[in-house]
Amino acid sequence: MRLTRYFLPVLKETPKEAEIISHQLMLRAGLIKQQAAGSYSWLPLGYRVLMKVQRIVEEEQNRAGAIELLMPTLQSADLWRESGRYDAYGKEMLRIKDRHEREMLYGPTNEEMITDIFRSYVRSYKDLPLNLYHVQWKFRDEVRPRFGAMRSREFLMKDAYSFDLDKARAVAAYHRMFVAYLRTYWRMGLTAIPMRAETGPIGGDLSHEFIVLADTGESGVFCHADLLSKPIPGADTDFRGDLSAIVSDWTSLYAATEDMIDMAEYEASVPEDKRISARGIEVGQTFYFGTKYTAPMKATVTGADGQEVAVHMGSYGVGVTRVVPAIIEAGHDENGIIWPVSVAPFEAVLINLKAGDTESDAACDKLYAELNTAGIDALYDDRDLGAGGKFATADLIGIPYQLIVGPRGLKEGQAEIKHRKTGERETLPIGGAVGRLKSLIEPQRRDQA
Ligand code: P5A
Repeated sequence: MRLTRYFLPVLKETPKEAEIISHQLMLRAGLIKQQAAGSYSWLPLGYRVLMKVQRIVEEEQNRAGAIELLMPTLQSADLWRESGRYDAYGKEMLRIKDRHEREMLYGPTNEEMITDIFRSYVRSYKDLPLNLYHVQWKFRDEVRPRFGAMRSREFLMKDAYSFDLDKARAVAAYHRMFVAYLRTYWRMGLTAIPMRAETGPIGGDLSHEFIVLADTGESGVFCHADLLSKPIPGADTDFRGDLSAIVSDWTSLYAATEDMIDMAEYEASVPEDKRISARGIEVGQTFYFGTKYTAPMKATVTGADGQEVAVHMGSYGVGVTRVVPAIIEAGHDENGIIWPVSVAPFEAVLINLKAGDTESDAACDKLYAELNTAGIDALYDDRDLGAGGKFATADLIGIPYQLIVGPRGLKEGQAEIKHRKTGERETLPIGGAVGRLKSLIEPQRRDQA
């Protein structure tokens, strides 16, 4: 993408309304624009990140055997009356009437609707297990939307729903999602720790919040320090097999949110020098709630013995839009964002220090073509602007590698690569630059690992 033909509205000043660094940087780097309280447009650069995050989520859901579909944002109130949640959900639910005075709502979650889909088609235990998911906008009329995409009213969620014959099988499905979540966040460069959590309006008695530690996080959390450095299950994990060993390995180290903390147990099981009491960002949550929806909504199957049984369900959410500010909270410095390669809007930015100069333009055009051929997501800063401004933009928007071409180096046939994260610089022959970038970038994509 040539910057002169792109839409990248970066701001010079830090907007006053933004209280935390990720919100400030998302506005300054032109990732989002506020449209109303808790409602944001995703501008082109932000949208690229969001789609890369969504793609990783989808790949790991698919790997774990979940099947993608798409349900509408608007739902009928009647469906929610069947489960009993229409009145229970309270003011967070945005209620709407259509022209026929029919009561509708903008979905805050989809347990009811997926249960309705399930009961319309599935009759036999032989059709189980089943796990269906979608990535769709949700609306929750939060009392205090704040921190930009972190706590908004309209937000993008991946929500998966598992259906199983009995509790033991449902817990196995829960474990499958648990392990998929470990892989999902790790691929985005996040360290997200599963912590015992309260279930709130979703229900059930088994739940984990996946938490990224950050001072600006809204949740208080307690955990064992070793959880921060545990190895993540590989792509060769057999998601059809028994994953309970991996889950027990993770859950044997104490981790809970402040709503669930048992201080006596925490202090008894975590040595003092390993205790972490901190703030965290909830980037996802998993639930097992048995027949809470299937019993009242009559979502039953015929078992092997011919008896009708209500199926056991779990649901599994990832805050797709929230993950983006969480990644920024975890990766930035005084100059701007530092994206991990796997979610970076562009993997490299080609900086032409003397745009308009025939030789510089020719060398950069050639490099840009090579970058595209090599399959590197590249932004080409071809603006007629001073070097300082170009470096400032590249740092602010956080592209992992800067390929810098200036007239002086060009005379020697050389270019420079700057690593955004470490500040490290390497000078190398122009002909080897794209190959070098490729070898730096490919292992960090984490798409094969
Ligand atoms: C699980 C999937 C559920 O709704 N039903 C379907 C279950 N869980 S949850 O924990 O309530 O939400 C899942 C994730 O969505 C993100 N999230 C938000 N992101 C931005 N702004 C909000 N207001 C917001 N509310 C929830 C969180 O990451 C949460 O873990």
